[in-house]
Amino acid sequence: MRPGRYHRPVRVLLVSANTERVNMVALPLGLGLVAAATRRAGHDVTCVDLLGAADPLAAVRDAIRGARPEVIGVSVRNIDDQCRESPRFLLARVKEVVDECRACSAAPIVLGGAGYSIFPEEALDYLGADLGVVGDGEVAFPALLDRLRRGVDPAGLPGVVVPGGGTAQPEFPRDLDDLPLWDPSLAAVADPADPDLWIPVQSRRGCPNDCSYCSTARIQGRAIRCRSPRLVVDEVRRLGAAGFRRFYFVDNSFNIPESHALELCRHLATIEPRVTWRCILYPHLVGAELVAAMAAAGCVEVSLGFESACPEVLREMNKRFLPEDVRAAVALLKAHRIRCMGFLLLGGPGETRESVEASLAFAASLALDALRVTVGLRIYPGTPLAHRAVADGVIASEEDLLQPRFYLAPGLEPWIHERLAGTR
Ligand code: B12
Repeated sequence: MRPGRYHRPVRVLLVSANTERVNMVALPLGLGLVAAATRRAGHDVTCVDLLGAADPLAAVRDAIRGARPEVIGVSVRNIDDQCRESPRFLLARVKEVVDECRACSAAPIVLGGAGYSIFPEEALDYLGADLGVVGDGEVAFPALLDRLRRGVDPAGLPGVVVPGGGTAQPEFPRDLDDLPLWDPSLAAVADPADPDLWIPVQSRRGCPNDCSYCSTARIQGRAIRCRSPRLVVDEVRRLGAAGFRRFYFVDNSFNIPESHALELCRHLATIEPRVTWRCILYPHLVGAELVAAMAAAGCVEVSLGFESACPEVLREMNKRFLPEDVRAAVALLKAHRIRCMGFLLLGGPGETRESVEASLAFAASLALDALRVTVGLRIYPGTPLAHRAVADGVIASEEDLLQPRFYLAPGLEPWIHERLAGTR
């Protein structure tokens, strides 16, 4: 963009590039939050959600024609579907979107999003965009716009990635209460009458559980940052009044820290008429008081990623729980009639045929409402799993992991696929 007067608002187009419906419809909460913060900073923002578009590239063209943007932001949620057997590289579709933006507009293209934050330099290069934002976007993106409109080099700005500029430090604002809330009407498919729709809500960011394979530290950092439960519940109440009755807490682990979860439940229980919600639990310290509070507050289903029932494999994954913790959590959830979806992640370091059998038998003994079994661990850069994969000769040390690569312990293939046939 051409530098202008200091206070001139910038015309911004924000594109949610995700068109994926695998698992469930994931509304573009992150992009919506960036849009709200950018508007608050005084800019002129238009959003386009490609999820609902019959022809995503035509939707991009129309949006550019209508908004005449000076800066285009593209949200990159998924890189791939994390499926080892037949991986789909979802970034290829995002590349088409970026190319279309380039063909229709001279505006600089800025990338951001969960998937992008894992691969800041690699994705910038692959997608051929101009700039990127790692970590939270609400502070970094408006700061970047300010630099662009003043014609000042954005290199060195916290959270901002410039081509060839090396690793940028992510921006993780400490106080989430300072950041504005989103408006689901920005999402193309947000119809309150849609029975499959679960509106995403976020009450905290960051995760202190350094699981050996996980990329979340790059996206949100390790320190937990909580939004005040009262404000979160005000948001749910506001969305409830707009007709939305089902919510999905996208927090990495709803039960950590427990004090925050309990207070949140106490506030959620006051909403009239009652709303229902789902969340993700870490299978450690799932106490009786918390599960009772969750049930009273409208929780109907949890995702419980217990991954394995073998203590050695859990230790390799750096998990802080044991199979007996999982069994106790499931018993409590059942007692409160909360549906329980379990996840096994098989094939990591230390996995053997025996440990696979033990995990499958354990999962069956829990009589879960649903069980998802994944074989092979997606290798993310900078994780202990990536170092282990290099040491074990699974990947080369300099390998680009943008194209999905997986760790599978030796001696399991092809047996494991035959063993699992019919169970997935
Ligand atoms: C909750 C969650 C889910 C839920 C979604 C529920 C729902 N209703 O939304 C469920 C369990 C259903 C799910 C499913 C899947 N997920 Co998921 N999910 C997450 C999780 C934990 C949080 C995502 C979230 O909502 N964050 C909250 C919002 C507010 O944050 P945000 O989107 O990151 O946005 C912020 C910044 O990124 C930035 N930003 C965002 N957009 C933009 C744009 C611009 C221009 C800028 C500047 C900044 C910016 O600013 C925002 C505000 O600070 C992340 C991991 C994580 N910790 O991020 C994985 C994650 C996004 N999921 C991932 C994957 C792979 C999937 C699936 C493909 C798995 C599968 N095979 O089923 C599906 C795809 C679903 C779909 N249809 O797209 C991967 C993506 C990486 C990759 N390999 O592609 C992640 C990163 C987890 C991981 N393995 O590392 N997921």
